[in-house]
Amino acid sequence: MAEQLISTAEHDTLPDSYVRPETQRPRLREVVPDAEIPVVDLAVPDRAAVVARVAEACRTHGFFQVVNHGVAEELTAAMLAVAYEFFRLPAEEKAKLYSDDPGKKMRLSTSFNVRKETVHNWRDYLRLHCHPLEQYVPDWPDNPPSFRETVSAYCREVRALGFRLYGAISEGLDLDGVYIKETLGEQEQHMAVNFYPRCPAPELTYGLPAHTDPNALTILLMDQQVAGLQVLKDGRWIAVNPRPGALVVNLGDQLQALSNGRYKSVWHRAVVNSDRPRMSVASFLCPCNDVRIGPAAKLVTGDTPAVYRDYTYAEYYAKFWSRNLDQEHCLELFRT
Ligand SMILES: O=C(O)CCC(=O)C(=O)O
Repeated sequence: MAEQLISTAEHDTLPDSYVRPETQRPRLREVVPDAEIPVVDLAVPDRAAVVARVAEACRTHGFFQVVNHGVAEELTAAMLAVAYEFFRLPAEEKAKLYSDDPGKKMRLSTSFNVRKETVHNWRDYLRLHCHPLEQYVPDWPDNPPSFRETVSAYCREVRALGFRLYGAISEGLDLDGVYIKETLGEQEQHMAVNFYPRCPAPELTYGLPAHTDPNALTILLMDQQVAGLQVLKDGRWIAVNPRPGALVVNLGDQLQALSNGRYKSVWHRAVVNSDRPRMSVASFLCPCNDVRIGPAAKLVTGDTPAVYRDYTYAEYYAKFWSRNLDQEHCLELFRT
């Protein structure tokens, strides 16, 4: 029901349905506030150095930030601005777009999976399918008036960046540069425009609880003013603070499988705060539904046997959405 959207009103108290049990709370005081997240400068002319840096970040963090990534700063600023404008639309306008059906290719929704979860999350989100654009854009919101044009332009640029990163990630695994792109087939691209309103009790709830991403690669455009993303590293949550001009990249479960576990799809979460709302725009590159995924043959040896069985992405995705977000790593269910 559209009344469940939290971006339509100010909230003085946190409703009970958002309060996590004591043992599941974010314990914000224990978060490492200033850890180093690897930064990769894509403009460095030494290709081998870029590949090595990406490979190291994938091994050690599963997360990195890219700068000089080719997506124009005016475009990222316009994307965030139109996202804020969208969430400021009147409640009646937003209600028309509401759905809690995860199968829908365009929907405004809330929390994560309201049909299944027992505790809600302090997030509203607009979920869009983005490729091919000409197929999906006609169903996207047409208010704010610049929405379709700005978001389409951003999607195109981010897709190109994703494919560039696939090249470096493939080479870092000693695979042919086109391996990942070709293996994953004609890829879908989805977007989650995440809006986290000011929250009256950030210690008691999440914007998004700990999860790994079910897709192949995620490129995250973060609010430049407000932090909220945290990544699990060596058993501790570390904050990923906004860095001017950077996009945050993380590997999804499919690249963990394809790399035969060398690279990790790591746990991350979004926390909320009581001072300011926060926006993030996640772009997900997803394998073609019927493509078979499993460890790359070159990475399976006598010493490093296949860790995961082959499966189709459709099978994986259905499994992912049938569970709670913060259950065990979904890839564990696909071990050999
Ligand atoms: O808002 C964030 O920083 C994280 C978003 C995220 O993890 C997601 O959309 O899957």
